[in-house]
Amino acid sequence: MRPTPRLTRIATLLSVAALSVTTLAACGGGGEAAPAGQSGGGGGSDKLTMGFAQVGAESGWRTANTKSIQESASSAGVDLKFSDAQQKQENQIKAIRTYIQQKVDVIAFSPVVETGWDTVLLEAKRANIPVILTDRSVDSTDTTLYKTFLGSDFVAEGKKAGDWLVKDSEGKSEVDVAELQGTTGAAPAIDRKEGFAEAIKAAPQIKVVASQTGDFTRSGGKQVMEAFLKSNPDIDVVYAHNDDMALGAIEAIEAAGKKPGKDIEIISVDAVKDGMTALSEGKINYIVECNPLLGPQLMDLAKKVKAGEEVPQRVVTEETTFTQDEAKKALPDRKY
Ligand code: GYE
Repeated sequence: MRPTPRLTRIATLLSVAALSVTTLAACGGGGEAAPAGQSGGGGGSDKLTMGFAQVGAESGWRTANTKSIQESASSAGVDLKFSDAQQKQENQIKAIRTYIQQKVDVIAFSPVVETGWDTVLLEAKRANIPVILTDRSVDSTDTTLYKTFLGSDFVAEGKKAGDWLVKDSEGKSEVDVAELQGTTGAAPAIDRKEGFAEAIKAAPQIKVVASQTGDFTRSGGKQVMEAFLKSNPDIDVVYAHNDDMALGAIEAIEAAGKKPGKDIEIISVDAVKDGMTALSEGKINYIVECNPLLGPQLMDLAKKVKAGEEVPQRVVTEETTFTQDEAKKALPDRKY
C-alpha cells in the first residue's frame, strides 16, 4: 500500500452563483436523464461540501443507500450535492466534472462500472479535490487517484452464497444453476460471480447452466428468468446477484406454475426488507447480506480527509447471512 500525498485545500471565495451554472439530476430517480435542479451552495463556508454521484435508483438496496447518505449528511452538518446517474457512466462523469467546477471539498461516488475512470479522477486530483469511493470500486492501477474505498467485499459475498449451495447439494447427483448477474461491468456483478464460481468448485455436481445480466432490477430478473425457464426447463437453483432480481425471478417461476423455494431454490444477495420477507415466507432459501447503510462512515471519512488526516485505503463493511428461520427473527427490526 502506497501512502497518498496529503492534498492541500484551496479555499475559494469565488461566487457560488457563477459556478453552479451546471446542474444535475435530482435524487430519487424517476426524473429524466437531463439535468434538473439541486440544492446547496459551493465552497467558501466552514461547512464541508460533498458532491455525491449515485448510481441510480435501481434496487431496494440503492434506495436504502441513498437515504442513508442523505440522512447522515444532514445530521453531520455536511452540505450534500446529490446526483442520480440513472445507471449511466457518462452521467456520473458529468456530475463529477460539475462538482470539480463547483470546487466542493470532497467528491464521493459509487462507480456504476469498474473501468474508464482514470481521466476524470485525474481531473479531480489536479483540482486538489479528494475522492472517496463508496460501495463499488474502480479498476484504476493508480491508487493515488482516490483516498479510500468504503464498501463490501463482493467476492466474499459470492463465496458465502456458493458455500451454502455446496452444503445444500450434498448427496445430490446434479444441481443445475441459473445465475442472474448484476449490471455488466459493475464490481458487485464481477466479484459475486467470481466468489460463487470459486466456492462451487468444491462440488462438481453443481453446474451453472445459464448466466445472464438482469441489471440488478426486478423487471430485469423477471425477464431473464422467463427466458431461462423456456430454454432450461430443469433449473434446480437460481443464484441472483441481488434481492430485486430474485424477486423478479419469483414472479416468473410462479407464472410458470412452479414453486419458488421448493421446485426451484433461490439464493440472493442484499437482505433488503422485501427479500427478507420472501425468505421468511419460504420463497427464497438463503440471503447473503450486503449493508447499504454507508452514510455515517462516509461522512466520518470525508471529515477526516478534509482535515488532512490519513485514512485507511480500504474500509470493509461487516455483513452476515440469513436462513429462512433467521430472516423471521430479524425482520421486525430490519431498517431497510
Ligand atoms: O447489491 C444491488 C445494487 O453495489 C452493492 O447495487 C451494490 C449493489 C446491490 O443495485 O442491489
